[in-house]
Amino acid sequence: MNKSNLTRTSSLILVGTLSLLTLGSVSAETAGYLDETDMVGVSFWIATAMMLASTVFFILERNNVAPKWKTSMTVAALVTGIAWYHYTYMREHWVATDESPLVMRYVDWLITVPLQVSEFYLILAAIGAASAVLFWKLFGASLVMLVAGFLSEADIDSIGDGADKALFAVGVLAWLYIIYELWAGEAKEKVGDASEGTQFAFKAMAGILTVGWAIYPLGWIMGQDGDNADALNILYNIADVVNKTAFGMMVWYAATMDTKASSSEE
Ligand SMILES: *C/C=C(C)/C=C/C=C(C)/C=C/C1=C(C)CCCC1(C)C
Repeated sequence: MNKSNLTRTSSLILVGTLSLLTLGSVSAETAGYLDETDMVGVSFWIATAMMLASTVFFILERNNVAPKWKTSMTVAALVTGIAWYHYTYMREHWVATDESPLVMRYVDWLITVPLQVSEFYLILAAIGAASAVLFWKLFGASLVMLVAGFLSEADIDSIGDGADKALFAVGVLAWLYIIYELWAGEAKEKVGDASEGTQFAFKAMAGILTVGWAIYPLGWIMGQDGDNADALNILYNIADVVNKTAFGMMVWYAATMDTKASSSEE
C-alpha cells in the first residue's frame, strides 16, 4: 500500500470509530446525569475521553512509523478503543447504580490484557526473536491473574471471605510471575542486541507492567475497607489510563525513535 492509500485506510477507521459514538448504546443519554460532587463519576468520564483520544492518536500516528512497528501501533489503538467502548457503558452503570461495573470491567480486562501481552511478542518479532513460548507463559499467567481476581471480587456465596483473600493472593503470584519472566526470563537476553528503540520499548513496557499494574491490587485492597467502591473505582480508572494510554505512548515513542534512527542511517 502506498502512503495515500494508507492515509485513506486510517481515515476510514477513524470515521468508523467516531460514528460509533452516535449509536444510542454508547451515548450518555439514558441513565441520568452526573452529579457534580461525584468524583468517581468524573474519573469515569475522564478515562472515557482519554481512551477515545488515545485511539484516534494511535491510528493517525501509525502512518508515521516504519512498517515493522505498524502492527504494534494497531494493537495499541485496539486496546484503548476496546476500553473506550466499555467505559461508555461503565460510566453509565456507575451513575445509574453507584455500584462497581464489575462484570464489564473484567470483560474489558479479559480482552485488553492479552492484547497488551501480545505487544511483547510483536516487539520481539520485529527483531526476529519472537518467542511463542514466552507469549503463552505471559498469556496463561495473565488469565490466571484475572480469573482469580474476578472470583475474589464477585459476590459468590459459596466463596467466603478467607477464600477471597486466597484468590487475591493467587492473582498477585501470577502477576509476580509475569514480572519475573519479563525482567529475568529468556526475553532479557533476546532484547540485549536489539535496536535502541526496541530496547527502550521493551523496558518501558515491562516497567509499566511492574509499576503501573501495581495500582490494581492496591485498588483491590483499598476496596476491601468497608466495601469501598469509590476508592476501588478511582484507582482502577487511574490504572487503566496509565496502563493503556501511557503503555501505548511508550510503543509510539519507541516506534518514532526507531523510525528516525533507521531513516538517518540510509
Ligand atoms: C487494561 C487493563 C489492565 C492492564 C488490567 C490489569 C489488571 C491487573 C494487573 C489486575 C491485577 C490483580 C491482581 C494482581 C490480584 C488480583 C486482583 C487483580 C485482578 C485486580
